[in-house]
Amino acid sequence: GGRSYRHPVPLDYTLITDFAKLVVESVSPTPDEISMKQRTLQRITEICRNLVPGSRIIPFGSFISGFATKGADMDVIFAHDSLDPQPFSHESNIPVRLANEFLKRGFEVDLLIRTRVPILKIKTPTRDPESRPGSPSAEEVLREDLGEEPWPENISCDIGFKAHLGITNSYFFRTYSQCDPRFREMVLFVKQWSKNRDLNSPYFGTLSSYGYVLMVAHFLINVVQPPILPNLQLIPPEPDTPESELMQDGFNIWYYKDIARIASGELLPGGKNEMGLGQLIYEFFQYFTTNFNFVSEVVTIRSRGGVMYKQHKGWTSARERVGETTTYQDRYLLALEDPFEITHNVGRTCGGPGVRRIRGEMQRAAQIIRKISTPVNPESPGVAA
Ligand code: 3AT
Ligand code: MG
Repeated sequence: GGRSYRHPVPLDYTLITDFAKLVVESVSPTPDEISMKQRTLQRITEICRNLVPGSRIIPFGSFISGFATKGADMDVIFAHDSLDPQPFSHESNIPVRLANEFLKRGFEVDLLIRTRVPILKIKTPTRDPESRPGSPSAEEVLREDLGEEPWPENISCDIGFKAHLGITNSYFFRTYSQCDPRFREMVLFVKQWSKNRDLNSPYFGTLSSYGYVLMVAHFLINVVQPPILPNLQLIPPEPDTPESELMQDGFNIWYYKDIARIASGELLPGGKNEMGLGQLIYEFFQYFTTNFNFVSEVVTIRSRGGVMYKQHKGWTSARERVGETTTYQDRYLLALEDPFEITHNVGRTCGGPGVRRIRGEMQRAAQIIRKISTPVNPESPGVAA
């Protein structure tokens, strides 16, 4: 059965729904921003291709999943099938040469090389506010030499140099968000809430945006009744397709991708769920503060029911894992299993204080919604308080 939480008194969610829609609209990128980023991506691809013939730029992250907020960075992978066996070696150092290509166009450039695989962070040139009209800015002089059109300002892009499951999970959540618009709306609202309440800093003991995406997905697949999203990893493949296992990096990355059939609703036998955004947000916070057991349970959106026990996964005590360049602290205080890399706890960044603050803030959010959503009964004044 479901793990739905229902409030005993029917609440009126009009206010919170209206508020949430306003928040979602105000954080959503405009169509102009999206097409400008698309164009920027094309131009970055061209620069890479001119440097390394046959190379490609593969976008992933929120730009692909659809969970981007206004001004969000873009995440891409530089990929190439060149014969060069050591693309990052001293002689053919592609990241450094690429960094120089952007530097000479006036980009801000930061090349991180202490990471396992280099990461190149670039940001489009900023117009010089000091420059007087008529006199060309440094950026314009640079650009003139290259004969290129101006770049849109303030677009940041992280370029990675090794393909990974982040690409797969971005497309996976893009498919999910095409199933029902409420998924994206809830993600954007929860993401914004987590930023406002300072709960979105994986480097400082709380959860990444991706972690909140997993929580919202679990809620819409396994908790709310009838479910709003089917479990795309459990739908059997069509009879004429080869198999339900597709491996990448040793993990099964198969999931159902026929969006037309998913959107038709025929894969959700429970009927259509008509709940508004406000009620969903309230029940989301209620579920995670009163139903979900942070101590013993694991969110696992790939599995039937969506919950496993830490005991079963062996996710019990913290341990150190020695990586190639750093040691990771694997913690299981908040356990969110990655849908593909099932040995990876996306919540491992959360320490004890972080988990307590997230839960406390969820409680506070639910209380506020209850307060503004309780209908005032004129016949029994004071009851609502
Ligand atoms: P922003 O719009 O940048 O806040 P995002 O979804 O782009 O959100 P990131 O830039 O942090 O998130 O990460 C880029 C992608 O990498 C998103 C997701 O597909 C993948 N990813 C991020 N964190 C994890 C993680 N802990 N485990 C697995 N995949 C992850
Ligand atoms: Mg991103």
